[in-house]
Amino acid sequence: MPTLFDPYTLKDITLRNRITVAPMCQYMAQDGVPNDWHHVHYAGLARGGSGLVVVEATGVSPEARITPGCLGLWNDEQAEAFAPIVESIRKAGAVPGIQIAHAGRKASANLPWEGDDHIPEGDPRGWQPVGPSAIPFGANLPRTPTEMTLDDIAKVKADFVKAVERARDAGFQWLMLHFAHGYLAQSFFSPDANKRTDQYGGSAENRGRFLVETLEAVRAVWPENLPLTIRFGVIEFDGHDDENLRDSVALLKKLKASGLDFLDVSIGFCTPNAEIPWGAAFMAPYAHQIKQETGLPVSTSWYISEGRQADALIRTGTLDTVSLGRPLLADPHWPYAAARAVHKNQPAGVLPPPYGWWLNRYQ
Ligand code: 8CM
Repeated sequence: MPTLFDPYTLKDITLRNRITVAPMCQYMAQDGVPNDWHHVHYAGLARGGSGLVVVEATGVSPEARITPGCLGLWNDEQAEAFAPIVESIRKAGAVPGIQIAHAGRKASANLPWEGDDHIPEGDPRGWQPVGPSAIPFGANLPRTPTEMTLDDIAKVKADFVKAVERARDAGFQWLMLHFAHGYLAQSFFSPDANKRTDQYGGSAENRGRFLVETLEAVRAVWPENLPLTIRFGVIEFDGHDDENLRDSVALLKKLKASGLDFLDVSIGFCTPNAEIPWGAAFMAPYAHQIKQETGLPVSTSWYISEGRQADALIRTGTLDTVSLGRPLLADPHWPYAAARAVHKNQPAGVLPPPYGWWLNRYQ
């Protein structure tokens, strides 16, 4: 079995190691355009030694953003501003990835540190959220979304395609569709959020239709030699775990047949009433189960924070890559300390040459 510091190859892309940066919203954009904050942040994460840097949830339209501070890829100005960030990530030795997203009924929220709740209806900073049905998430996100028409669904799929074309042309090499966390795609799959009676609602097959069609539409424009991945909540922890997992596996098999290459296993977050069993690497067993049942290579995040722990998840074959969020914000150079913990000496080629040389020099 490989270690955390062995390269990982998927399609034509090779990551220098199996540490990947989870997409983490910065809420620092204006009109969806990336700026110096994003450049320094993402280039810094790449320089820190991770193999893959996935840029945060990036909206396919203005209404697709979670907050007014979220990134977007619906116009050329945004695409042009991404290009130098992509280049910096590559020059620092990491593969540039991006998460393409639609927030659905969770859209039009205040920045987390300014309330983390829906912007009130009528406030010019916000907009009307949409969803599969006119059912609110609840809790801090109480706004009732407008139920999408079939035309709305077709428009959002087309928006995904256009955003992915822009991501491709900006130089991204790893695509992650945001099918998780209660945002639009995940809410289509949820029997609680989706009460439609047309071909997009009802059976698990119908509730999965938006996800399958979106992935298929995107696959047609995303290069065949580059990884097409999703982040998807395979379980809600809402008391229906077995049913959740069974439906998720059936959907994932269909997505795999439609061109899905890799899966980041996460949580549904479609209800505020979930009882999530937070604990060290608690999603890893679910990720492994999904890997075995679907044959898809997998990653997961959530409470993976130690180098040896991450390495063990790779060495045991539990995961193909490890996705880290907060540990990499706290220390973008986390991979260096992890390499020392796992290997004593920094393995050649893992780190940017100046850092690798210095760190190995005097021991
Ligand atoms: C914010 C907080 C916690 C999360 C999140 C976000 C934003 C986007 C997302 O997940 O996908 O889990």
